[in-house]
Amino acid sequence: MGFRNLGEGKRVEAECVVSSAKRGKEHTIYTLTDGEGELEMHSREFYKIGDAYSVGGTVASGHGFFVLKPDRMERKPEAYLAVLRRAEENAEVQREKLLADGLMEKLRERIELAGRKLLAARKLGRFILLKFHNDADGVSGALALIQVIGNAQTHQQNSAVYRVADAMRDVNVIRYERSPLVVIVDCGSSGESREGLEILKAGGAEIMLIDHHPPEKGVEKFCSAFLSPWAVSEEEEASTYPAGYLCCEVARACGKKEVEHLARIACAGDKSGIMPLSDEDRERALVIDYMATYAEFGNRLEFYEHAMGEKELYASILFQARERMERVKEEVGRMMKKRIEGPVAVYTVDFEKVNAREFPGKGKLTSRAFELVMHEGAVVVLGFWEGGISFRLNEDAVLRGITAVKIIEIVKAKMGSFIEGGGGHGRAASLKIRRGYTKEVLEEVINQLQASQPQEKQALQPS
Ligand SMILES: [Mn+2]
Repeated sequence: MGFRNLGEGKRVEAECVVSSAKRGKEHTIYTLTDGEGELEMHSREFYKIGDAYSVGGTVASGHGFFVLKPDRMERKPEAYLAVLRRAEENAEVQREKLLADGLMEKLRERIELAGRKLLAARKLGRFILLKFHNDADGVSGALALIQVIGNAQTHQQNSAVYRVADAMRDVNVIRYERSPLVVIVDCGSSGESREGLEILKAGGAEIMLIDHHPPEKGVEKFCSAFLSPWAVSEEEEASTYPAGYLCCEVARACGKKEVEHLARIACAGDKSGIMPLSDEDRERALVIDYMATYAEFGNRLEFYEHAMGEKELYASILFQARERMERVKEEVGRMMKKRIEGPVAVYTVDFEKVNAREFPGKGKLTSRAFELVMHEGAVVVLGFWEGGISFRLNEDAVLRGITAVKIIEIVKAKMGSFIEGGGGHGRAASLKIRRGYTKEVLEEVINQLQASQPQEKQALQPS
């Protein structure tokens, strides 16, 4: 007999988890859950939150609610997982109208699965480590999820790759936790993250990945929840549903309605057109991006919440970020060089010659350059610096068969020993290059872009 259909004097036998404890004057008030229902228990004994027990007793009436009078309470760690799974099945998610259309309806089941897992985790007081990418998308996603899970350890991840080093650190964080859940937002899907994820899982974590970067095929198998638009689409448009937006849909399914503004910040940060955006959304995204660029690894989420709420601090950061952006934009425009005329035009910008400090980062700098030419037919913009190249392509370029990931794959295959890493979206990606070899790799990228030029006219000629 579980915790459902209770009545005074009724006998209860159940496997349950202690989900909360409140110190009263004479005893502690515990809440027990068996994954279906909850029941209060008053006791002078100490029971640890999150521990699983086999319990027997009778139901008494408290002040208008039921209380368990136990005659038997035995620790039973092996019952934990079954209670957790039941709690996930029974968690109530809501069928909200999704904020964006397109392929989203196909993701509904994955959204609900993520939502049920988070609700159950909260109910059982489960340990959650929330990792978020260091930009407006990652941060707003984490801010949405925290509304659902309440308490969690939050760590900023200053890389789109979930590296082995990250896994080592995280395994250390979770090693004493029972059934830890690690939620990764806006990073970790690439092939280069695979090893890290494998180690994290082997280290005892259940992994929830919420991301919109093109994933490597093998990555999903390390995750018990994999919320990615790429799971239901192979088209480039999958990238336009930012991770932060996906998190907001999860939060809404969990009954948190006040997250729409966070979805819009995520879209503004990642330049996504799936939702209508206001100037304020763009401002907020800029402020978070600026802060995230300067924040150290492992920075906590509260930092962002705080700054968004402090008028003076917010205004000051906004002013600085804007000024920096304006200055950089002018400079970048002057430094752009056209390397290939077309049909798909290719521009380069040497960031070693641009006077920018940490902000905006190299990716954002490339975006600025890209914005100056993105309406001029099919274009590719390559920002480069000692140690890296950042790619931006417009839709016309992709329609003509060129994507950043394809070019990166070819160049990696040819010059693998010069390249330390790379990947991203079809229209925005980057390469990490061994020091001293950037110029060589850049020339190879340009050669490959030349070789990939569409041969439309020739195709029309009789052979
Ligand atoms: Mn993103």
